[in-house]
Amino acid sequence: MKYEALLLENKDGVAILTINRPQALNAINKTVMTELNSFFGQDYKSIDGLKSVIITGAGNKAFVAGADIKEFASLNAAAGSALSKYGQDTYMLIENFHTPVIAVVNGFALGGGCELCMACHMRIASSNAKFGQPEVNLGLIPGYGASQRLPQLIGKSKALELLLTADMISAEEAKSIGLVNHVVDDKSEALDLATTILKKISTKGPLAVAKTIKAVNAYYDETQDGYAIEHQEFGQCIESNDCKEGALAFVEKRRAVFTGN
Ligand code: DAK
Repeated sequence: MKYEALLLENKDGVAILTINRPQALNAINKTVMTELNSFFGQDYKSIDGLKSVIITGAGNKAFVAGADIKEFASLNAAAGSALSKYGQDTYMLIENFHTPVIAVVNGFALGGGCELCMACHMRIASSNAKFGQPEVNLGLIPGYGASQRLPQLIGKSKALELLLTADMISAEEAKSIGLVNHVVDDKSEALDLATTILKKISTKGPLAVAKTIKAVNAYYDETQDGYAIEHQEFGQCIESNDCKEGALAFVEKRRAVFTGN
């Protein structure tokens, strides 16, 4: 798919996806959501040597300031619910992606923007980042997963406080409650740190990385038995070429060369 609202750069196997609507503080409209869905559903397959993904927002003011308020004003219940489901499904593609996805949060991450960064596997914030779920200000509840992922990340009590007051919190406070992994000075440092973490992960067995993401996600999915997923995936890892190579490399005192098989 050719993108209108996303910029895509392949930096040595790290796909950097930038949501590019700075005039609207990168608010998520239908085009952004469709393009995210297309990238994580299929387009990633055409990226040369893809190892991981970074999602960020254009400019230095906003990651994503929410769903595009100007677009969702006149929806009926059925259309609203269908759009919400499409957004949830898109964010699940991100959460279940087989390689690590890091959000570089470079400013406002509100509503659907905070939900987007929560669907990523890790969050690195610049010091000017602000997080919040202001849906109740608009007479709404979250539509892209915050009622589920926020309690998973920060606990029920604090999640309800943020969801019901619509308060915005700073990057440092977000870190202190476990919403973000790291806070650094600015966007460029955040991109550097994300790249360093992803580079480190890219030296590990790709099969093991994908299966770790799958097993951890199973903990949060009440339709799955996480322990069963863990022992099944462990079994598949142990007979993989990656595992044989990892053990051999240890014995031969050299760095493992993994193939992802
Ligand atoms: N949507 C559309 N445009 C937005 C926007 C948004 N969420 N946020 C900002 N903009 C636009 C502003 O309208 C303004 O455009 P112009 O007036 O220049 O044309 C431009 O971006 C710059 O914004 P400001 O002039 O307001 O900038 P300030 O620095 O003064 O303020 C701010 C920054 C982030 C505090 C402020 O822009 C703000 O409060 N923005 C709205 C934040 C917000 O409430 N976001 C929505 C959260 S609720 C759904 C599924 C999910 C959702 C909804 C429906 N369905 C399935 C139907 C989720 C809802 C949410 O995300």
